[in-house]
Amino acid sequence: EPPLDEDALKELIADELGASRDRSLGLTTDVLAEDDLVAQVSPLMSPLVWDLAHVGNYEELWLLRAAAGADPMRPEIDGLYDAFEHPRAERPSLPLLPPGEARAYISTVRAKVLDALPSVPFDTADPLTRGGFVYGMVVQHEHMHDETMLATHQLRTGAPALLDPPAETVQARGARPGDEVLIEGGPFQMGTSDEPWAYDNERPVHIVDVPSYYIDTEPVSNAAYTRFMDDGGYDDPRWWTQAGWEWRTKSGKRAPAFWRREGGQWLRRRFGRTEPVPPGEPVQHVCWYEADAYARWAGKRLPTEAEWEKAARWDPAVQRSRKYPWGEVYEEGRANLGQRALRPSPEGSYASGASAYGVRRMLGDVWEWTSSDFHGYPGFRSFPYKEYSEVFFGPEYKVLRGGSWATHPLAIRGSFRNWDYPIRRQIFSGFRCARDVGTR
Ligand code: AVJ
Ligand code: FE
Repeated sequence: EPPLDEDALKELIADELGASRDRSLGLTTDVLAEDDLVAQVSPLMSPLVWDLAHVGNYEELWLLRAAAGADPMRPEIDGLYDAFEHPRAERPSLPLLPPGEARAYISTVRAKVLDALPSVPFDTADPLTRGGFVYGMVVQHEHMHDETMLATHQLRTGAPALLDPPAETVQARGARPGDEVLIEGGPFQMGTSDEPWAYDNERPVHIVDVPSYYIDTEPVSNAAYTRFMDDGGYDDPRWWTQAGWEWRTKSGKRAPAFWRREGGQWLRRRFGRTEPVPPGEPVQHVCWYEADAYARWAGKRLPTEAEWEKAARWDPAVQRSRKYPWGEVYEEGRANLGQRALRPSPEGSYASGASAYGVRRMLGDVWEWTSSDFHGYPGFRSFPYKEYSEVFFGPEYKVLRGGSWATHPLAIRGSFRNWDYPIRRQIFSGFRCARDVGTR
């Protein structure tokens, strides 16, 4: 693809800012009443009205103050929307902007951003604005919060909000591939140095030599996960790490979040409606401890982050890593991304999204837990701020890869890294397994 010229890139940015805003409003003020927007459905989540104003405040900080040199619009509210000043649990007790004011504030910010855009140079030595980086950061940020807002919707009880589009998941369904594929040992390029909108934690590109391993061609399904449950997986400490068993016994959990047993079958609540658990869909809303225990029960293990990325991106024929499993260019219909469905797709879907190794559904459907802790790559430099990723490096966070059905295509690529605590399950998380060669 030839690089876009600056005017075309700015047009694309303006369109994408608009699209992310439509999405945010479609999850908040367009679909819920004031009470529902200010309510907190779980201490794990912010009131939706916090997310809404926060995305606008972040946009003001980065696109008006940092990129365009503007003065603060409402310095008195900055602290309210600083994620580090106030943990999620305490956000409902803050004097937040009410929904109408929040919406007015973020649309004023947006109008000023679009006014300033033509005069912010992209062809510059300043890495913040070069190639439009900071605009890409803000577009991705809003989409990430939209996904977080969907997790809040999933936790809501009472009448469901009308979220469109209607669920439609079956695309390009083909024969199921074999259960796993061998990834030959050898070096591959992990991370990126030339992806313009990549985050600091994806950089720089570096060579990792990965010994041969097998990896599942599809995420673990509800049917497979139910076999683990039926086999007493939740009651057998052999499958769990010590910390995992502690979580299991203290929490009392014996099934993925939102599941419930009734009349001899498993049901799950999905955006306010209850339905039988669909056997072919990837298991969703499991924590790292559950994923890790399942893998051990199955005689396998979780893939490392490097194993996940090599299976998703490396093209052994040309010895290069791809941006997406299927190639360099995003194409609709190759992955279940972008909230087009409100659920993951069944086994056999999206054959056209397979990687060079034939591994499927690496992007979209469910975030996939890896065995890896979140760390910076060799040569990591925090940019443009430590609080995006550097402050989270360490053993307490596990890396997730690949995005979910709720992730926007602009906020995912083969090198993208997400992270969370190993106990978290309100996110759209699942997993696939890997194993060493010669283990069966
Ligand atoms: C990358 C998803 C872990 O939601 O906490 C949002 C993204 N950073 N606002 C998060 C983020 C700042 C972040 N994750
Ligand atoms: Fe944020």
